[in-house]
Amino acid sequence: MITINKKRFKEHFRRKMNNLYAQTLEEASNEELFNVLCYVIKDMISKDWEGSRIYQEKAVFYFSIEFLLGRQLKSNLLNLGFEDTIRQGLNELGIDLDEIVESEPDPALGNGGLGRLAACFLDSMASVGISGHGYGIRYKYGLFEQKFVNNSQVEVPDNWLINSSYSWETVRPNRALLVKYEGKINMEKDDEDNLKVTHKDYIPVMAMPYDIPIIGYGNECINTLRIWKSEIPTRDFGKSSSYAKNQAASYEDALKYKYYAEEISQTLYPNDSNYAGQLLRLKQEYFFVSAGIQDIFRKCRRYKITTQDLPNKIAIHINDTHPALCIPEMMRILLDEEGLSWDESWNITIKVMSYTNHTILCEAMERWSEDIMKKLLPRMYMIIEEINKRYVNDLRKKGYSEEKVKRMAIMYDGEIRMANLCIVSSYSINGVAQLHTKLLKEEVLNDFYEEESYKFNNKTNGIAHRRWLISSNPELANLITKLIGNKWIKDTSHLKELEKFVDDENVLNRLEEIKFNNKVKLANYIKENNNITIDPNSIFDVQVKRLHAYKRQLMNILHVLCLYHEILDNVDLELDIQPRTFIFGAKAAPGYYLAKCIIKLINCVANLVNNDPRVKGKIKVVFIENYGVSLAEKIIPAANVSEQISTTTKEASGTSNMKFMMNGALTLATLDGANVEIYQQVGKENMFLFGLSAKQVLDYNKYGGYSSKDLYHSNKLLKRVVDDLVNGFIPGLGKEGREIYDALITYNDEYFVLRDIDEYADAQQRISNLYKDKIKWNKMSLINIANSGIFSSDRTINEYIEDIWFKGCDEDVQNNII
Ligand code: NTF
Repeated sequence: MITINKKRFKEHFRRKMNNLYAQTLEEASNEELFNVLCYVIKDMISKDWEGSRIYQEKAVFYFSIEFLLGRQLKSNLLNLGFEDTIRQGLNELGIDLDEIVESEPDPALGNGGLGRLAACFLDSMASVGISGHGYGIRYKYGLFEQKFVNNSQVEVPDNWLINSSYSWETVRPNRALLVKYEGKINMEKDDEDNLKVTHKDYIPVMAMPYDIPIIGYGNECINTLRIWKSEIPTRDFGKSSSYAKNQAASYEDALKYKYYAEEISQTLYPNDSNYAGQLLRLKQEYFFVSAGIQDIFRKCRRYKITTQDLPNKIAIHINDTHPALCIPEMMRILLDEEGLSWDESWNITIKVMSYTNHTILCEAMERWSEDIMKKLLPRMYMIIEEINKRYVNDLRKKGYSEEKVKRMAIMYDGEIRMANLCIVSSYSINGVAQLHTKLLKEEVLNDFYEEESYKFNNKTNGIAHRRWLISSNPELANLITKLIGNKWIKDTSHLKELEKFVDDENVLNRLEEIKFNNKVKLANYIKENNNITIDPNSIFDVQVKRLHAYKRQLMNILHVLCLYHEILDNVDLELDIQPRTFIFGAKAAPGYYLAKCIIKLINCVANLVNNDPRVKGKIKVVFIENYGVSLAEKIIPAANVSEQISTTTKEASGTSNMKFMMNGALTLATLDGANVEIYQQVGKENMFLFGLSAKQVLDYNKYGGYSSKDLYHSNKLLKRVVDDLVNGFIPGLGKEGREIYDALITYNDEYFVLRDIDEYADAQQRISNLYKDKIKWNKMSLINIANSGIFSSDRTINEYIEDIWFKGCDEDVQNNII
């Protein structure tokens, strides 16, 4: 166990300040204090972080193109159990820990749910104590910073690496690896008739590993997130490459080459649930995959693990299709470097790989052009082609129609379908919530499910409750511990014991008081940053997530407009409306025009409503700029209402829904994604459900029958707010209003906003009514907290361990090896 002693900590801290900056504590900036604290903690954990644990047991490698870590300091202190001692120690040195916490850069190396899930999984893998490590990319620029200029989103580069470094990381130049692009593949038989494959004239890029420690809660487990930076090879590497000698002949070429290499880990693609298909993205995908797989083989060689034994010693997880090239890259090493036959290599590969699908949205499915793949990654192309050939032959042998073979093929019509590659080559395929997995099985991947049903399974997402409750809502966490003891911290199923207090008015009042305190803190933040005054006594109704048409922020803001009209219509009557603050936070992908129009709409409506004296503060709208992990930690504990209003079938799981629930917000939701499981936990009497069912949405999509125009013409109130978009009612809204109008009316409202909005408004009315009954509201809130234990990512990770990673592949998979 790593221990801490206050006196020694203080000495260590002073010494480190001197070593690093040759200055006194008094001279240091908050950033410098953060760096020093970070290095002191790294010194303390270094013994446990030697990595020696790897291969004493099976190791899991989680490949993800995004890890949305958020700040690490508080979470690390919590997991180490050091927070109190360090807070006191710093205090005695005249330093405030909370200020240091706020000066840590927030690494935004992800877009949204997918990347944040990967970060929660790292925390949980370490906390349940397995050897589970991440591989990703060390983007120089994370997700852009969002600013509003004239109500529109403007993107500013996120230069998060202050002075090009990040204090939690350790760079390991001696473990750098070479990734090869382009060039030609040469196949020759050697004297013993063995096929020898060589890659000639390739462009070498060096992958430099940066390791970030991932500290488990209350155990000695410290895993590693290894993220790679792309560089031109250093001299030693250069020697091995003909490229440096032949290609980079002129200074200009040398500069081009430098750009080629460095560009790869320069920027995170800012698209969420949308596939853009750029060449650079494919370079990024191969970059971290090739480095990671080579790294795994290097470790295996060091620990003398035979290739045959690989499936017993390692599990490789492919987080969505972005790391799908893990499959051909592993095949390449087994075939070309280890000298195994195709069958031997394949049998090993498919017993190692497992894959998670995170979306059924068609526009998010990765398909790479065969031509691009052939040119950029010729060896990958050859191997994928061979996998496809064998698979398609196999399907034909089974007598399937050509139509079906076409649908299932990995390569078709000049494109490589990455999901199909993953499905064919993995022993496990999982969706991220019950409904999502059901849709994969019955709709989107039905052909594959019929073929190999044993591969499919569900793993409902989860959240790191340590970050999202204990760290971000300490008052609530303390209350829980006071009531039921601290067992829930290791095992969240104990939260259920809170139900005992459902009729205890003292507890309910305390719950309300804690929520109120969190609301005051958020109100202060909003005052300082947005210069808007909000009333902590109003209902805080929150929708924070990426901006996407299917998530229907539009429905939310149109409903606000409805309320606004209602107030104006009854201006003399002093309507008895429960005061509401509608809080939004959302970034739009820079190229997603409709999403940006919706941002502008929300901002314009906010200005209109907030500045109209007739509203008398009954409703306020706040759009918080630059939503991200650090802001989420402030917003979620302060929410009364959690808006989870996606078009049913479209949100694979959602994870903010779980965070809100665990912090006592009541969920306003469609039965989509993991909302279904929230409903299973608390029942419809403890949340606010509305909207089309999955079946209704699927039927509309299959058979038609929905006309938004008809609705618009038949419903006066609805027509009024839709017309507001184009008739000048909303100052500042220009052509964006027309764009939204067209999406709703001209293009028949793909996401059923107008179809669901009436029921949504009813649900909102129920919320207003209920909020008046404080006791009832607080009871529901308590029941939600008590039943949120199942959404800890520790539960999810334990399921991955038991059903996938440690179980290994089924006999069925083994029997079906081609
Ligand atoms: C997202 N998928 C889904 O849209 C969310 O519903 C889900 O909670 C998270 O994944 C995590 O599983 C994506 O971001 C992507 F890229 F797959 F579209």
